[in-house]
Amino acid sequence: MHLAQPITLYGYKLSGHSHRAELMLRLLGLPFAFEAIDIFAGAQKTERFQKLNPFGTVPVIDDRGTVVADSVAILVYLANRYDDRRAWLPADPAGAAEVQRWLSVAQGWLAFGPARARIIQKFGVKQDLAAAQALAQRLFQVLETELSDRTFLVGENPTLADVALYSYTSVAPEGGIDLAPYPAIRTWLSRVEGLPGFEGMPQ
Ligand SMILES: N[C@@H](CCC(=O)N[C@@H](CS)C(=O)NCC(=O)O)C(=O)O
Repeated sequence: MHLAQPITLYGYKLSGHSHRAELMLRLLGLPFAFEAIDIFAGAQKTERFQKLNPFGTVPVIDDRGTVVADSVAILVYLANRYDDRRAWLPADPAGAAEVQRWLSVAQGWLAFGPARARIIQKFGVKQDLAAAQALAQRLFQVLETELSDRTFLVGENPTLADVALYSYTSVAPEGGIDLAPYPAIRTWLSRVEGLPGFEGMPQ
């Protein structure tokens, strides 16, 4: 799709929340300008940024005046705005609910499990590593079972569910969680990595 003025993504390259928004832009083939917000230098606390998101977190997008904060809100916005085929966010009530279920998992189990374990282990944030790792293992046991009989999280085709879950699952080893015991998860990660436009998280 051609946009006269690209979407601006305010993000931080090492953030999985930010990566999932960036990944969606890439998978939809949308041009965007990336504006780095250095969250470890406090750039999310400036008045300018907090006008975009008073919660002071990345990612945020500005689509030519439409400002959307929160990674999963961004996924939903982009799918509704730019995916005319309704492939990424099904229109039927059951399909939409299936996708929403995983978006909730992304903002719950995934955030408090693998994402938190990573921020503790990789960035030295002081929180309970064992508790985060235990949540991660529980989540990955469920994911492993669910992925054992399907190609993507909601059936045979990729949806927002896969985009929302991919980023922090792919870097879970950085939080001390080995993915070796989860072959179905590793196969699914590779499938997402094979989608046209895919670009991974920097190490
Ligand atoms: N619910 C938000 C959470 C985003 C989030 O926690 N972002 C982190 C980076 S991974 C952040 O900006 N942290 C800065 C801070 O809390 O000061 C979303 O999904 O976008």
